[in-house]
This record gives sequence, structure tokens and C-alpha cells, in this order.
Amino acid sequence: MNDLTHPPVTWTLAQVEALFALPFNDLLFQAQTVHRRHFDANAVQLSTLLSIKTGGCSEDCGYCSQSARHDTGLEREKLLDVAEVVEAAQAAKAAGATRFCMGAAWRGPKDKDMDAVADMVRQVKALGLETCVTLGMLKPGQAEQLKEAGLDYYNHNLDTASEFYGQVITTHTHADRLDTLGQVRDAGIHVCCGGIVGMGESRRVRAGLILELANLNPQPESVPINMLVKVPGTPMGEVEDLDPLEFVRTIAVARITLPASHVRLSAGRRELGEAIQALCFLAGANSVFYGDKLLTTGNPDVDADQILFAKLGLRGEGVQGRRCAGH
Ligand code: SAM
Ligand code: DTB
Ligand code: SF4
Repeated sequence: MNDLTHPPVTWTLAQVEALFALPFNDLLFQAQTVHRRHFDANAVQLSTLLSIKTGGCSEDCGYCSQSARHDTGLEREKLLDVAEVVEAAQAAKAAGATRFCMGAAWRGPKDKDMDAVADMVRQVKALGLETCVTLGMLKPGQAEQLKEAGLDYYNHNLDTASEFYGQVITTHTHADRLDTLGQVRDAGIHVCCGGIVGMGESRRVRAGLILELANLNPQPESVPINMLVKVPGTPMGEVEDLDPLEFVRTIAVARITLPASHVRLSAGRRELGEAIQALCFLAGANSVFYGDKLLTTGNPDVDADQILFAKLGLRGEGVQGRRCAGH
């Protein structure tokens, strides 16, 4: 039984940095050992994303295609109709996803939007899917309203270590993120919280991010680790590439320090290619975003994922005894 309520240890920065510094094979062996203690090593949780409100966001997150402050050529759209969302969720379920994540390019939801979002949650949940939304910062009462509609997970990332946060985002603070995470927890909703690497940060910052995630109490049920997708027109559109093996290390350290959480190999999978993704699964990643698109950028298409899962003998979580999801 996975137990996230009592993390056995409080991690220190020195301990997390020491994990990062291990010989690669030792690190991966340790991560795989921890993984097998808590999970079926050949099962992958499949979440499908849909952008329900695209572009025009007031925030200045340096990586994001959807900030109104960056000239990325993205068309600003209004909130989708419930019917369109339900149709996309039905397709995701048919393809083998077990969770449907709805993302909005908002600093936070306006009260007038909450009924429509709650309706989406209710109707997606009625299809038999787990529900997740990522709407930005919440005001008191909003988490409860989402919980009442049947929301299972709220995604809200710490994104980077507190010491680097101000170099990436200036329109809200790291403390604001923690405040919303507390409201989500208090409402009894599962927490999905991770971050981005490859933004030009140091290894110490990557270790700091994992440390902050690991020391959340309780630990988040779901931990997305995103490799920066470099979007032209954003301040990070031309940042230097992070070595993909350093990304694998980050996954492994997350697995060791967050032993009972689903660690999601998130944005950047298309760019990472099959071999690095295989190393990420070996390092303990056991969840992916599944479907041809993330929010505004590309993801491996479902056929490519089916081929990769078949090659690796992985199956979609909830799909018993089959070699790959969806068939
Ligand atoms: N507006 C809400 C918020 O900021 O929480 C929800 C949507 S926001 C797009 C969700 C997450 O996507 C961000 O916290 C970030 O981790 C990730 N993300 C956004 N753009 C990305 C990019 N170009 N590369 C990698 N991850 C990205
Ligand atoms: C998360 O950590 N990654 C997802 C999800 N949570 C909402 C979003 C990735 C976005 C990648 C860039 C884009 O497609 O716009
Ligand atoms: Fe807005 Fe979220 Fe993008 Fe930041 S990450 S600009 S809050 S959509």
C-alpha cells in the first residue's frame, strides 16, 4: 500500500545533491530498486491533456507560450464549451488514458468561470475517467467547489527552486504557489506538483526543486517533471540545451526521494527520443502525458507511444495483462 502521508525522512539539500552526484549506474540501480518496492515496474499511468482556455495569460512565466507578454504567435481563445471537452475526454478514454487533465492559461480562475469548469469536471468524471485541472492560483472556496464537482487531482507546479523562481517568473511568487497547494490539500483533492528543468538552471537548483517537492508533507501524489520545450518568442526560446542524461538523473532523484508518488515524464518527450525515454522509465518514471498534443506544443502521437510501450513491454495502468495500452 502506498503511503504518502508519512514521508519517512526529511531530505536535506546535501543528501539530494549527493544523489545527483552518484555514478549514473549506481543512481539508476537505486532508483529502480525503490521503484520496484512501491510499483509494478512495467506499468505506466496515462494522462491526456486538453487546453480548455488557450493564450492571453497575464503572467510572465519565462518558458510559457501562453503569456500575453511574449510574442509567440499563439491565437488567444476563449473557454471551450463543455460539449467539446467531453468529446475530447471520450476520445482520450477510447485511446487508453485513465486521467483527463484540463489546463487553462489563467493567473487563476474568475468566479464567473467556476461553474463551467465544475461542469466539465462533473461530466468528464461521469465517463469513468479520473479528473485533473490546472487553473493557476485559487481563491478561498474555489478548491472546495472543484472537490464537490468530483475533482480528483489539481496540478500546480513549484516549477523551480525558490532561489531561482524570481529569474523565471515575476508576476507571482513561489510562496503564492505553496498557498494554492495548501488550499488544494485542505479541500481533500490529490496534489499534482512538479517542475521544469532545462531553463539554464544549475544542478543545485534542480536539486533544490526536488528537495522542495520531497519535503512537502504529505508528498504530492503525482510529480510531473518537464523538460523545457523551447518556444520561439519566449525569453527561454534559445536557452542552451540541458544534457538529456542530466534529465534522466533528475527523474531518478525524484523517484528515490518521492518513492510512492507517480513521477511523470512530462513535456519534452518528443525531443528526448525513444532511448532517453527508456532510460527515464528505468529511472522510475511511471506516468506520461498521452496524446498528440500537450497544451500548445507537440507530444509523441499515440501510435508512436504504442510502438515504444510494446518495445519496452510496458502497459497502461489499469490495462491488465496486455503488452501495451489501448489495444
Ligand atoms: N496557468 C496554470 C499554471 O501556471 O499553473 C496552468 C497551466 S501551465 C501551462 C502548467 C505547467 O506547464 C507549468 O507550471 C509548467 O510547469 C508547464 N509548462 C508550461 N510551458 C512549458 C514549456 N514550454 N516547457 C515545459 N513545461 C512547460
Ligand atoms: C505539467 O507539469 N506539464 C503539462 C501539465 N502539467 C499542464 C503542461 C506542459 C506544457 C508544455 C508546453 C505547452 O504545450 O504549451
Ligand atoms: Fe500563465 Fe500558467 Fe503560462 Fe504562467 S505557466 S504564463 S500562469 S499559463
